Amino acid sequence: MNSPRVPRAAAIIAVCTTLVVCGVLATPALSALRGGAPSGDVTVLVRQDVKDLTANQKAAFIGAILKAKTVPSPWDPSISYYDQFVKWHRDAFACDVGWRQSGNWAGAAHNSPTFLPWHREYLHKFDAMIQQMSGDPTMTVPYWDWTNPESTAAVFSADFMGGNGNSKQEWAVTTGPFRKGQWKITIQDPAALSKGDNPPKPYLVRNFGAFPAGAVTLPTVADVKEVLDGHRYDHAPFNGQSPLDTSFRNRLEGWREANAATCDSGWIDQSQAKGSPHVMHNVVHLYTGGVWEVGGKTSQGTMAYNTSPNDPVFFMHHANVDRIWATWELEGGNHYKPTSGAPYGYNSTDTMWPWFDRTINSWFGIERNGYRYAKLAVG
Ligand SMILES: [Cu+2]
Repeated sequence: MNSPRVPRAAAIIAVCTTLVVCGVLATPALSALRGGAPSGDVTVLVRQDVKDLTANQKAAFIGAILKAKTVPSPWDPSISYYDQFVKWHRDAFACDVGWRQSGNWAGAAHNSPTFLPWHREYLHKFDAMIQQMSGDPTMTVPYWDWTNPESTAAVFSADFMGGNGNSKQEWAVTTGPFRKGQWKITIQDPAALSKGDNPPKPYLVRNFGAFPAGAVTLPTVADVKEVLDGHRYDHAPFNGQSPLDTSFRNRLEGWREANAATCDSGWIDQSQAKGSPHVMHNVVHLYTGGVWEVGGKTSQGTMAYNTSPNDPVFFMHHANVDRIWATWELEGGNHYKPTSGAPYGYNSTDTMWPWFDRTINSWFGIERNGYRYAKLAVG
């Protein structure tokens, strides 16, 4: 965010500070990235690690988010611009925009090959929003490198996302700019109520690491390396059950021994076999929100619901997921599957729900989409 808007050639020179990065950029892979590339003058914004932001950059980013909560959405004036993102994310779990195969479901944005391009487009639209709110065309979402305790500490500091919830106040977040009383959650997750869980709260809730079967922990550098070792993008059946040795997407999304996803009261519900580990993208959601029991019923933190973007840390988490995908792309991994034969919205030349404005393959590669990461994920 707040990065200098530099021409592409200059950005490439600027990033050539290590042999590894220069080597990657020198390969033809970057210029040969496929799909309907946006043409013309590409300026490249730089997404930084939260730990490297200045106090001014942090304040400007928070200011943009708080403002987005007060102005109407350009798509639906009955909700705020910020809440539009929460609603898109929640509604992506609806069965009627999913893909059903032999009783198992892929969602429009999760348990699906679209998981990575959908969230890339989503973050791109989030960037457009914060740029508009701040009046700063160089602002872009920073990333939370959850493998690095320094980055985690910076994310959850009192001058940024605020910290863990307060155990004496049902794990409400009571520190930082999004604390209880300051940040109001209005778009809720009906799936939780249909399952008979405790109702979601109208404020941010975090219970770091809490999980009924034993605490969960953030992924490590070794976990990221293992994911980057996958050489194929995705594989049939293109959902939570895609085999891990042939689905980089599923390794990064984090399903392990997934059950067939079901459709309950109109919402896709995905679970894993009891006792299988929660990992990568999924475990970061669970770690941040937490899952625990109150009065014999399940309670969850904000990041564990389908409405997880209600916690602004969502966007920094997904910037890191996108960074891992970008690293994999630059290392020359094979591109998106399926290329054809799937229902509309899942093939590489289709557009995605709910925007239908750009093809999936136009999202391959980051620099041609106007941004890069200050540092790639460990490879
Ligand atoms: Cu998501």
